[in-house]
Amino acid sequence: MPKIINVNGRQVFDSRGIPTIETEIHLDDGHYASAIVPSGASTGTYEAHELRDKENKDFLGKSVLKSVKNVNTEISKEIKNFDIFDQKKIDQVLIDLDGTKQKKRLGANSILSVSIAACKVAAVSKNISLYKYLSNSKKNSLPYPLMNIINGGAHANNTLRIQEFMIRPDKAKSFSEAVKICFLVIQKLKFLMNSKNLSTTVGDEGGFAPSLKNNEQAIEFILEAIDKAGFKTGKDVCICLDVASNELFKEGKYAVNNSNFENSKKTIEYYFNLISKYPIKSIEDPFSENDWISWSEFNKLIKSKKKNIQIVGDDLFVTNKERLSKGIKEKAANAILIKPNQIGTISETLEVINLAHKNKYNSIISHRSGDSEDTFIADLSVATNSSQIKTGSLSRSERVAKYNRLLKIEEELGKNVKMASI
Ligand code: 2PG
Ligand code: MG
Repeated sequence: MPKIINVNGRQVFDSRGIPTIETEIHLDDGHYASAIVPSGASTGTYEAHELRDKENKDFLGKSVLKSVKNVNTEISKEIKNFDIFDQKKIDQVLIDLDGTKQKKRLGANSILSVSIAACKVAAVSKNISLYKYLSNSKKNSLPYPLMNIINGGAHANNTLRIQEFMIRPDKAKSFSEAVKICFLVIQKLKFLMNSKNLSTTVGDEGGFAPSLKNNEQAIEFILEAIDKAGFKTGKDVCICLDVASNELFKEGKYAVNNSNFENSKKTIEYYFNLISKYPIKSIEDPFSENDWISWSEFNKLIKSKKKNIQIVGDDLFVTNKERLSKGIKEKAANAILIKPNQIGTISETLEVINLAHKNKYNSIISHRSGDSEDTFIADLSVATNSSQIKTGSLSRSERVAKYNRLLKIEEELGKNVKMASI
């Protein structure tokens, strides 16, 4: 079995120009691979800890040099000579070495960079595609893209309160068709924005970031673009939102609609009106990470009205098994967003996805708003037969890289590969 002979961490930069960690692992069979860890802006309290050198003013407190040192000293020493095909053991050793619940000592960024680099180099050593190495099943499907085509909230310097206005091309029969549909809608949207003298500069995730009056105006622009591109709104292409409501929550109230804070009952009403009026099929983080009651009430209302809406927990679940189990028990949602850096190892990420699928929850594999050229999540989405992937708009290379990787995987899987069911 090939063994680890060298683990080398270094500081590099993410898509926002902020330091992050890259780790490279070398094997005694001559193979090597590296992984770059992403970073969020709207983060949940219960996420695994991202270690930054807050006191180092050289990089305005943003460097990850401690994290790099942890990889190059403690971690490297511990996992040298390990069998690269035993991912579970590698991850467990990293978890034990850290010894804290949120990976605060060594940093989840240090740990995840090693965990992903280990998966990658194992696949390289076996000379198989990463998604095949990661997959348990013989049949793999491709995910539907959730493209964030208008950016707001913490991801843009504009007036929009909801963080992400996404499209999902439900009509698509293949991944390449899915990307083509999104491309056509985005180009129409750009044309529309230009014709109204609105800015077409993009936000952190590659979507347009115009200053619009309110959430509804953003939705209406997208609907017009879908229509002008020749597709049926709601049927061919639907709208999905990420409210990221942690950012809009204060003292038990939410300011989702405008800057006035409203109680949960009013907020539920607002969402209900929105989904009754528009072809919205998915809402992520409609309530804050501790407001379990509102999540359950909203889910109950949606079911009782027989609305087919995906309710996605991101900051609520933080890719964490305990929090997902609580959500399943309390019927808080019906889908989970998966971000490996919220939990810190690949083995734990895979475990959470399995738990979700066993309980008929959809899994949506996700980037972070600060991301990189690393395309690991594209392979992860196929390996786990996740129904969707959320990785920004069709712009900015760190976003497009994931879609391009999926196009390659589609080609590799051949003509008979199916899209996942949504
Ligand atoms: C989210 C993510 C990704 P961030 O809220 O879903 O879109 O944003 O990485 O800033 O947490
Ligand atoms: Mg989110």
